[in-house]
Amino acid sequence: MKQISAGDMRRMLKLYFIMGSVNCRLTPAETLTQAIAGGITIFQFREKGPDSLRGNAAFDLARQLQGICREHGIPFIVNDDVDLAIALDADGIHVGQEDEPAGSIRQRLGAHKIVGVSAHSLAEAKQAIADGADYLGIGPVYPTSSKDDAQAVQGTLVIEQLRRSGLTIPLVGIGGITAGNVPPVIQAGADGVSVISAIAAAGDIRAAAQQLLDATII
Ligand code: 3NM
Repeated sequence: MKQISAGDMRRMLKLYFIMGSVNCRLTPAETLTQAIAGGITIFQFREKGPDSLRGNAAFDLARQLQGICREHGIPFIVNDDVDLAIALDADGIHVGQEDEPAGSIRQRLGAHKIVGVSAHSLAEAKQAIADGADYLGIGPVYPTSSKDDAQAVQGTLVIEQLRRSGLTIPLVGIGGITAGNVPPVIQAGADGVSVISAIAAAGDIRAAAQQLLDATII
């Protein structure tokens, strides 16, 4: 099977929901089901932090959430854990700068699987593209309390720099994004937005996802 096209990737990235059990107010299954009803276009399982599930409990949750994604035709991406992505036959993986390069991950996963990389500067973005990433996550755009080791807030600067230097790779902005501050991220050149708390911690998850999706249309 072939590598995903940039056009398909761009459409998928419109509203990228990320979470693990520690981010959820409701059960993860209920949270994901409501987020899908609200219009998320791709999902990443990110089970991280001191209170996160480990071992079989994490595996079982991942499999449950993958099942919900499959029922609704939503791509299921695993954060960081290549072995988990392989064991589940996930649709793809998202990795950080400290992880294995995209190209060697793709060799282990299969050419058709989605490989996303976090980048925080033009240099990191160029390297990830050279390594064969399908998309980039650029952040933190705004202050976030969902990632302990987040880098300095950079607004939309890096996204603008990337587009100004002619890079066309599909990308999402991440970090502190809410329905109210989506437009500058899209105007800067992002194909979509990636959020944890704006959906997972919302009082009305479905409505929150709908509002975020609407806000990406400018
Ligand atoms: N990565 P929220 S910021 C997972 O800058 C993650 O690369 C980031 O959560 C980066 O939407 C972040 O609640 C947390 O701010 C995003």
